[in-house]
Amino acid sequence: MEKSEVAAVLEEIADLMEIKGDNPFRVRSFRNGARAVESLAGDLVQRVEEGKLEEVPGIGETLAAVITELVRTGKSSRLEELRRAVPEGLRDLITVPGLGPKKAQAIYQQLGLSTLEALEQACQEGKVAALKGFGKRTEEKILAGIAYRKTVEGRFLLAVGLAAAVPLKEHLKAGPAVKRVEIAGSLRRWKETIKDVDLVAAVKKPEEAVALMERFVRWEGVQEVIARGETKTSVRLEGGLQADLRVVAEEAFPFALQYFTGSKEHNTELRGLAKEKGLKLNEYGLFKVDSEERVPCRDEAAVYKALGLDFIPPELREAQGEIELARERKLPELVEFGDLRGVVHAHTSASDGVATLEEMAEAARAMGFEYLGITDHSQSAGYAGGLKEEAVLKQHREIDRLNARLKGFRIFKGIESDIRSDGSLDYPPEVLDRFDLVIASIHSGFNLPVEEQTARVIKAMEDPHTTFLAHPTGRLLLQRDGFALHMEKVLEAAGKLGVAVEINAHPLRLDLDWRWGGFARAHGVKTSINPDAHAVAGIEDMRYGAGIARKAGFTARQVVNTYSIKEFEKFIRARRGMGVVNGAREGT
Ligand code: DGT
Ligand code: CA
Ligand code: ZN
Repeated sequence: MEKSEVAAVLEEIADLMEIKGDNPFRVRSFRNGARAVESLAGDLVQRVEEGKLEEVPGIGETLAAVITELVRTGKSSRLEELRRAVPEGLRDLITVPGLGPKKAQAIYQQLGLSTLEALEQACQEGKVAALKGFGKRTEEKILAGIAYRKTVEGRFLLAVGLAAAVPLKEHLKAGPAVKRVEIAGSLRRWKETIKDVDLVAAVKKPEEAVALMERFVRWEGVQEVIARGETKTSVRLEGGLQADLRVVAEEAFPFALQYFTGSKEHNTELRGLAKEKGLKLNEYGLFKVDSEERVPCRDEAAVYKALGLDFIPPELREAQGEIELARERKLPELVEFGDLRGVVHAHTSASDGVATLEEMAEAARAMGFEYLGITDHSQSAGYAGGLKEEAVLKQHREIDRLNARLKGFRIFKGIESDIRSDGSLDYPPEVLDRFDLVIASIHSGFNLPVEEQTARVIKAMEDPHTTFLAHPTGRLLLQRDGFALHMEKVLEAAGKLGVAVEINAHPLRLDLDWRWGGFARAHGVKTSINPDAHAVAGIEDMRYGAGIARKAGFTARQVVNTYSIKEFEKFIRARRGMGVVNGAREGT
């Protein structure tokens, strides 16, 4: 069982306990436990087997027992008991964003509703707004939540897709007679969420396709075979994700891979372009229309070349103008994970992380990084153990000690400062002065009207202490949309002010959304690929961020954590000199 699955079970237990009116402290202990598991470094199963679960902050005896049962049996008797005690309809209601356990229960009891359809209708008829403690705004929020649920129905996180698809691909590759296997579809394009896994493979002889399909359905992660054929087989993997394998002849492989990578819109444009050139493109090949003669291509790059285009990296294939750029030979040279030299935005056990400062630094260094911007939460973040002034000073002394010891590596003194409701940062200026860098971040007041929210964010960026803007929309993929924000205005301001807008690399965030990449780059906005790591393992998430930065079209020079220590220092210092409010100062 994955950590995220264990965490989800603990969350569900907390929800159901809350519905049943259980002690709020016990409910909270399950929620904290879920977070602790999710951000746990190292192997969960191993920790269970070694009986070391209770050493984890936030996991006590009760939780350890639940987690141990889950890891050993894949089940939780406590959850099953709660599920029996709480009606299914009610359980479904609490999954609507904007509808917590308490409100769900009120609706269930007072209106007798137990399906989302009935709830939607009741909202449309104004019946929910009329309930005590609800009102028009809550009703609108519930409707938006139901609409959101519909848009994410059946989709999975990119990280979940990769975790399932990469080992499956390796399994297929290791088979006899298989010539090529690649992941295609939205996963190859690094979409932030995916519907299914598309795999394309090539064999030499048709009978080898049958053997490959057999190997596919026998993969240990396959739960159910949905459809089985000679050219296409579909299975359901553990966790519910569907995977399709298409097997083609070797000479058709580049065309099939290109076709099934998509996007559909990109392919439509590409076919139009082929037509203009008297060619026909489909998943089987490229043909001259007049003679039906094949245009042989040995790989995807050759397909694009035959159409007069530079090779378009899969991440860019979203019909966002990339074909035009490829024709003009103006595609950006995309940043790569290997270009990254520093880690910015990481938490320690001083706030809500699970590793010590030293452990985080050692881990970043061991991964080949040259610097680490440590950014625990700021003082008003009570929800996350935010650092009071004294704790800041203590951490800074520790950073000085570590920097003296760690050769060829540098820890920057940073903070993830909450943006307060009035747009100010979370410490007085003399404390802010002590940091090398500040990540400004919204963690509360999600419901402000869009104008106010925009002004709040821009005000925070105008403070010369602010170096980075964190996860600009606060969205959690598949769980909730971000808050309302005029992103154009925010990005324009960031470009003018020299504030880097992070691409938060946590698989649930991937925020800044890649769709803003073109706009951001046109306005001179720099980004930073930030893991928002709460544990050593979280640093690895930078891989997802790198994929999203590529998808957003960023080059290495537009990503500040590709800089050397010297360049990075220059960037953060220059930024200090660029603020515009209260006492903008010279860079030091
Ligand atoms: P997803 O699965 O919703 O995350 O997104 P995709 O892009 O992986 O979509 P999917 O799995 O339906 O199809 C994979 C690729 O196959 C798609 O990007 C382009 C190609 N494709 C599928 N159906 C069609 C179609 O009807 N027309 C065209 N032109 N291409 C298609
Ligand atoms: Ca797909
Ligand atoms: Zn953070």
